[in-house]
Amino acid sequence: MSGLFITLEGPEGAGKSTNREYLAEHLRAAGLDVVLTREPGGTPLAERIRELLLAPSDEKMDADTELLLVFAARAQHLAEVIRPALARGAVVLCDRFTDATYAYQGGGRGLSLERIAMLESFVQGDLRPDLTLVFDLPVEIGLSRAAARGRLDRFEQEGQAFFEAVRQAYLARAKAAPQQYRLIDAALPLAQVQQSLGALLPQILERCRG
Ligand code: T5A
Repeated sequence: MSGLFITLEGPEGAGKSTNREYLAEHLRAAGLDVVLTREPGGTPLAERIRELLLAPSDEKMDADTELLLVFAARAQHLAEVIRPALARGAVVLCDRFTDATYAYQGGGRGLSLERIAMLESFVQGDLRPDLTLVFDLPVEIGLSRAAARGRLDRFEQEGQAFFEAVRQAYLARAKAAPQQYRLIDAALPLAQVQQSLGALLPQILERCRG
């Protein structure tokens, strides 16, 4: 058996976590085994790496260190959670995955996409998401939603130009492979965003059963 690997992507405050719950509820109601997880994180060790990545610090983290930490957490997450779940036929709904690396470390930090691709192959082999939902919204709206939650993490302290580059990187990836990506207008009120997701559910269910 082989499950279905769905990732939810987008800039800060796009509503990935909120909508991941919504999707999970509907897929479970259809009788599917659904695993909810996130990156960086998803296992105790990977969550410890997440803390290193998100905690503001006086010592500036080198961009290569950041890249390697992201992939170190991913290796653990794949081994402990994602691969076993897919092997038993579950649907994995993952809040961020390697598209976030291309967007944040590639677009935001300006690291070479070739090096990211090299690490992607090293850590993941051939494994890629079956479907990626990109929640897109103007940077100011996402940042104001994130700010409303209080203290900003290390990434959220970046400026507008960083997040514009992140957004453009996501849009470019979605445009380059329309068979894998679905773009969702995340600036709309939540009820409308969930209507768009609801419209995608029949094809997701079909792929889960296919
Ligand atoms: N990172 C991650 C990398 O740099 N490289 C990588 O490879 C990976 C995997 C992780 C950070 O790590 C970086 C990127 C990130 O900066 P995170 O906490 O997982 O951090 O990611 P965030 O985007 O910061 O998570 P957020 O919680 O901010 O965003 P979500 O999950 O997209 O948004 P959500 O659902 O929590 O919603 C935010 C708020 O907006 C409201 C919600 O109620 C909530 O209050 N909201 C809406 N309000 C109005 N209208 C809507 N449509 C709304 N949808 C949600």
